[in-house]
Amino acid sequence: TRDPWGYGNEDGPDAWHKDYPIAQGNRQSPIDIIPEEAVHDASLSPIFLSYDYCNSINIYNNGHSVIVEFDDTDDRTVIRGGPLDNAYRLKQFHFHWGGKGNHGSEHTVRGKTYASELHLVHWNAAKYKTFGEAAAGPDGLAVIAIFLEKGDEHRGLHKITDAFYMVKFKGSVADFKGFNPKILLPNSLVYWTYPGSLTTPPLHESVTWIVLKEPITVSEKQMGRFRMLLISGEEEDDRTRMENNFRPPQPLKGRKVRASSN
Ligand code: B30
Ligand code: ZN
Repeated sequence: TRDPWGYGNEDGPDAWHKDYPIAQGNRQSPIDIIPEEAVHDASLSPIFLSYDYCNSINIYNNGHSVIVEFDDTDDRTVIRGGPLDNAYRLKQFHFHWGGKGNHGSEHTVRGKTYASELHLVHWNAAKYKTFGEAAAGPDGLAVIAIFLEKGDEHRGLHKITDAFYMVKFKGSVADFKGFNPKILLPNSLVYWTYPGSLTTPPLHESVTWIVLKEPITVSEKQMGRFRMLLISGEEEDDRTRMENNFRPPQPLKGRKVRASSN
């Protein structure tokens, strides 16, 4: 029942390459974004989200993060525009976070880290038959990353943290219907984009990253709720908290980060 990877001393990001050699590949994520080095691309259109009819299904703990899943059987909930050639369907969102302080994001901005990072994971259903296929294709996924900065509490996050008691243990799933992630977006959708990978094994190099510049805020108390989740199942003795589930920045290896103008 134990995954071969995690975020501990023995099985953490520095060890992932042993089972997943692509960890040392040419388009790995996350990265440190240096705004001055991003190329302003006037041809990059704004990112367009069709989330109006968006409906969540459930919330679950997979031992690595807490994940909210969506119905992705049609093109009702998609993103388009920006660097994308066609519509990408929302499959799930999840978070990465730290143990304390302002660590926990995966992407960093000129070395600055945030308390947490939200990933809205979309797949290219115009080109691939299943999410699994898309997750392994070079243009299969588009992930919107949103930074969570410590500050005022976030009203939209309460609905999620209030459900955590049902998914405290690895493998637990609970109904989570009718949640629209629109409520988690910052005011501005100005973004950086670059070609990268999944930030967890299998680390497939399949992701067009869209990192929003404007963070949303989260209170210390709300972050505390995240840290009460556990990485083990209910029947296991281990009571390790789910925290510091982030991969540090990876080498850019000649990639260009592009910046949208609005
Ligand atoms: S992240 O946003 O980069 N943190 C996955 C999605 C997003 C991120 C990380 C991982 C993900 O879907 N992982 C599972 C991928 N696979 C498992 C697998 O072993 O090989 C499930 C799948 O297809 O459906 Cu590929
Ligand atoms: Zn993620």
